[in-house]
Amino acid sequence: MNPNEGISHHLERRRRLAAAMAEGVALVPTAPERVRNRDTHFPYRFDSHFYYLTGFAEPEAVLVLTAGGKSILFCRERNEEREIWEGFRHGPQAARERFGFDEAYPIAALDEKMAELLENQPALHYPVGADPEWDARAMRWLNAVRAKGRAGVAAPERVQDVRGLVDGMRLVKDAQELALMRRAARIAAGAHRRAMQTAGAGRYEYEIEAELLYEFRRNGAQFPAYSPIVAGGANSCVLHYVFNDAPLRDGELLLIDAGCELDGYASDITRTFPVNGRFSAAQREVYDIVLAAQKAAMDKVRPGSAWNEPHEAAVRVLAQGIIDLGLLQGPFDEVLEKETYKRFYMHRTGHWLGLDVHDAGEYKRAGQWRPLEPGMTLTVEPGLYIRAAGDVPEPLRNIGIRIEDDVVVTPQGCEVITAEAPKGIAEIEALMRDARARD
Ligand SMILES: [Mn+2]
Repeated sequence: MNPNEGISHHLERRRRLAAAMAEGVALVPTAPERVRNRDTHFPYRFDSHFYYLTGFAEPEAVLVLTAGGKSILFCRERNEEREIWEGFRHGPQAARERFGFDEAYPIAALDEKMAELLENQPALHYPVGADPEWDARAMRWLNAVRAKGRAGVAAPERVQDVRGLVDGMRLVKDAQELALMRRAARIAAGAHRRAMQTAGAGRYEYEIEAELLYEFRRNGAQFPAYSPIVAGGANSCVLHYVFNDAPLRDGELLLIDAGCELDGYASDITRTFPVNGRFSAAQREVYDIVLAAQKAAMDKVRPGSAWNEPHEAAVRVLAQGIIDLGLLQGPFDEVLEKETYKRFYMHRTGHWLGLDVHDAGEYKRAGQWRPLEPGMTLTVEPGLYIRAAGDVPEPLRNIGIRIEDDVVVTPQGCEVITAEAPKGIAEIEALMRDARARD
């Protein structure tokens, strides 16, 4: 086995970025540690762009890349005292070998080295405007180089945001990313199965949240990819509900939107099911519409489709369903044109998925929706949210349903990587019935 197997994808990404920037020097810092209160920190999460290019997970690290392809890491030094308190750090030498950098230096050497590296370079690429501290440092480096002007040294004339180039690369996933995303998807699907198996009247939303988190963590996922939404009854109509503190009631639905983060990569799944394990007639009617909308959207996920086509397909099915339910009067074309369906479906049908749950990458380019390409990864997540109101028939009130899967565009169409989370009515009811029979 090639000893550099684990890092070959990162080397290739750095090579591609160097080629894309054409000239100059790029700098990509990782994220700072953040204080939660007084002297305790939030769990550390690296910067996605930095991690994408390096695979290096420690804080206080910076990647510098020249257009010629030389990659340099700045990172924390070994420190026996700090390592007793906080654990292992690679230090520059081990990091260089393990992650395949050409050079590595202590992070404290960054200012001095940058003033040298930028000599006679036409451009500095960095995340412009992302962090005032880096903006100020970049200006100091540029001024330090300009100060050498009388010695015949030229300073960069161009400062460019490096994120645009990396965003474009991140949009199409490579084999290493897809393998991780399939694993993250599979863990999250298992968590949704567990939620279906353990939900029941009288339990609290947070108890089901705990089941999800347990399943994520025991399978190695480091974090939830975002705050899980565990929303029973009327809460299912609150799109970003995160209190998760209400009791579950017989006869109501439970909407769960939860995914995990595995080695930096997110999964993002929503399932909706009845607390008591049996869909009512009204719940079934609405569910079938959302499921049909998702299928219509998925049929449009294939190379060459414009980004918006899955959404438009979903909206057509949902709009007709809303009319069929008697929630809106037709005609159909008017519901679409005046967007009156937005009272019940107010969000879009998906987003890019990757290192960030709402991943990097443009949806439109030069005013045109982006065409889908193999390797792009997105969610497909139509829903209907019927809040209680005087003009809504009793049985439909407080029904909020969303069905969300993660898909990879393939040469033929798409691969649903979250398929292990059941979504057919019969499948869900059978899983819940079996779990109850075992208790
Ligand atoms: Mn989503």
